[in-house]
Amino acid sequence: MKVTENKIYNPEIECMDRDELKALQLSRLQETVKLCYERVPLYRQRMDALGVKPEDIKTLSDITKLPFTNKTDLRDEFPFGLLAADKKDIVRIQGSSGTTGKPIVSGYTANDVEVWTEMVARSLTAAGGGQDDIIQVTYGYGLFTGGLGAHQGATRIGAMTVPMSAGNTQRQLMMMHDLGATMLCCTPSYAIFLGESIREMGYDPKEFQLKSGCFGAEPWTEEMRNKIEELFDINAYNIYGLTEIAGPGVAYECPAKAGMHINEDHVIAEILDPETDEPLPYGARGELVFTTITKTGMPMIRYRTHDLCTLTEEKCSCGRTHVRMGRIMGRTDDMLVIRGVNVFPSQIETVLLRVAGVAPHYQLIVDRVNSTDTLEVQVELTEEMFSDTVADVERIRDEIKEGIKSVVGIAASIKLVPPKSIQRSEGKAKRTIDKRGLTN
Ligand code: DLL
Repeated sequence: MKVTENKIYNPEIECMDRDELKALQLSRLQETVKLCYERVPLYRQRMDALGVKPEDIKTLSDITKLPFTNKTDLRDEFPFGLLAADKKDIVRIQGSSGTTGKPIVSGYTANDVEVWTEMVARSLTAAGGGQDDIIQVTYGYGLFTGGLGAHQGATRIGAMTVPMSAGNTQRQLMMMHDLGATMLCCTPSYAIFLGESIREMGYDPKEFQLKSGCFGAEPWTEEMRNKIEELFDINAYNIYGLTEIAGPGVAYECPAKAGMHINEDHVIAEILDPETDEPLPYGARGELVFTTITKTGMPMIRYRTHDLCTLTEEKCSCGRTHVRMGRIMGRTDDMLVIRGVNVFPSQIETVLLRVAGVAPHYQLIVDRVNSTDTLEVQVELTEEMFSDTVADVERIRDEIKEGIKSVVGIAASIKLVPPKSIQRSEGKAKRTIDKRGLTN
């Protein structure tokens, strides 16, 4: 595997003295809070309720005086209620799936697209990217931020950008091979699938030019990194982001592969105890909370990501000074990320409960088989249906499968089980069994 050269896209910012960086963060935070207070009714109401005024933000630690923002706020204010800019100044909408099937959307001004592009440019450069590269973008293009986000960053660094979007393994490999792609951007699980398909599709791995890749959008482990690096003989880098903040590039790995540098000139990261909402020190595992400090379209104040990780301020060998976040260890809510798609148990429940003949008792079994996420939906048949014909049972299975495919967008295997066979709970029902063991 080739060693990645330690290239830095914006050394002035990425290697900034931490005191200077903090001063920059404070002035940007103050501007953002003022903007939100003046332009977004929800922020003003919440700040008024807490008795906080923009002038009260005098130091960075005053951020804890500010109210939190949650995914439910984006749903309640859907689509434009949280805009701080005039609608005419929004140049892009991106989104991700939500519980009701309605996406959560975020509006970006030209400034926000620029900020995001710079963040991805930094990420790709950190992974060794530059003008001489051919970058295959295999994240989905559309409302999902992966495709367009990686595309913008790849174009910005002057690479030859190949907008493949997701899927069609054969074509992905053909293009990768024929164009001589040097970098790949996709979900880690799809990277493994692609890697495993190289030989199956009759290619010789030595004929590929790939040297590195930026993988993210779903949780993955060091074991998966090793597997991807082995399959392609490349360096595999982690990249993190979320639609509400900016899409991919909010944080990215450098050649040290020791956590992801958070673009702290654009966001302030906090780690909180998800139970008490109290700030935790660096090194402690907690919920990641972001405040954007340069966004003008839909700025986010203390946005609860529900992602669990640690932060470190320790010096990194690459020379960058920005705080690093560790791998995402899990989420505080019930959202599952299956093959890069956000899946809420409630979406599946909606499908199940529309089908006659099934009881409202189900369980989702998520696993990782041959490095690909699988979802099995176990659902009980009603007593009547249980004694019915095989044809009827088959019909139910198909109906559920199709329903999940259309509402959630992923294929699931359906296991119809006898009445009363799924364990009942006296408290909260345990709907999900995640066997992927993403703990490191
Ligand atoms: O997944 C943005 C993205 C695209 C990141 C491509 C990286 C690469 P959303 O669809 O809004 O945005 O989903 C955001 O995905 O809160 C995490 O739970 C999860 N996630 C994203 N990146 C990582 C990662 C994009 N590197 C949600 N590791 C986040 C673990 C990740 N989880």
